[in-house]
Amino acid sequence: MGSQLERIKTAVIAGKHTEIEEFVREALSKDFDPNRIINDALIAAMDEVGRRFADQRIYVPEMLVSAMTMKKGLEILKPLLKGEKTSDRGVVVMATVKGDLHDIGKNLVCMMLEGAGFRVVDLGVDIGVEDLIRKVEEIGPHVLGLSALLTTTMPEMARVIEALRERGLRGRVKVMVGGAPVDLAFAERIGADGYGKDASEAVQLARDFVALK
Ligand code: B12
Repeated sequence: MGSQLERIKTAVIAGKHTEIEEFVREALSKDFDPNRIINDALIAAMDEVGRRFADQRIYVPEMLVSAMTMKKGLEILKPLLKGEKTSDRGVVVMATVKGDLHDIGKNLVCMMLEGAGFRVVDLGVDIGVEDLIRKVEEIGPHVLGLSALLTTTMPEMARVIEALRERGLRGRVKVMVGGAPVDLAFAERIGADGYGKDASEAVQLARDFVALK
């Protein structure tokens, strides 16, 4: 891996939020692809942060500073991910489910969807079933994307799908789910229409769903 990427990764792990912007800009000036910076440096860093947290080598405050550092890096890359700005491929409502405050992955999915020409309504984090149902009724999106990073909040996704069914809305919106602990088997079990392991798969799913309409 290029030393530029290694430097960005190390900065995120160490929570060097005052230096990250400079490092990312420098990598860009050396023609590193934004997607490579995201995948091989920023996301790779968060994976390592997760491992260190699991091993109790770091605690929540360090994890938070790393997250803040990653977000600063992403902000610089965001404008570069916007490709087909004028087209309107379809509408996607995105949210992190109730009880869950993790939003880095969701934000990345939103950015990539926007870059691919979708209109994204990002509801934020910790969004309960009732709020989601209300938004689906109000906006009538093609796709509802749900994110969960905690094993304890995954069942919330099933609750959302069940509530859509109860209100007669299930046939009107495709539901895609994602987040580190989520997998295809879980998605199928709860009756979601699709599972994406990363932001590119989320975009592919949304494209497929809109093409199906
Ligand atoms: C950063 C972080 C935090 C930050 C979050 C900051 C923020 N604004 O998001 C803070 C410090 C707040 C935090 C808090 C907590 N965290 Co935390 N956190 C992480 C960490 C290190 C990284 C997550 C991340 O941002 N990854 C990078 C992004 C880009 O990846 P991603 O989210 O997976 O998203 C990608 C894909 O999954 C997919 N995707 C995501 N969403 C969606 C949606 C759709 C529709 C699709 C298709 C795809 C998709 O695309 C994304 C882009 O590629 C993870 C470790 C890990 N490896 O996941 C732990 C982790 C998730 N946290 C964990 C824990 C335990 C907690 C706390 C309970 C700690 C505590 N004791 O307080 C709290 C819970 C707070 C809450 N109620 O939510 C555990 C969860 C364990 C479990 N079994 O559930 C983990 C796994 C760490 C660990 N190894 O133990 N955390």
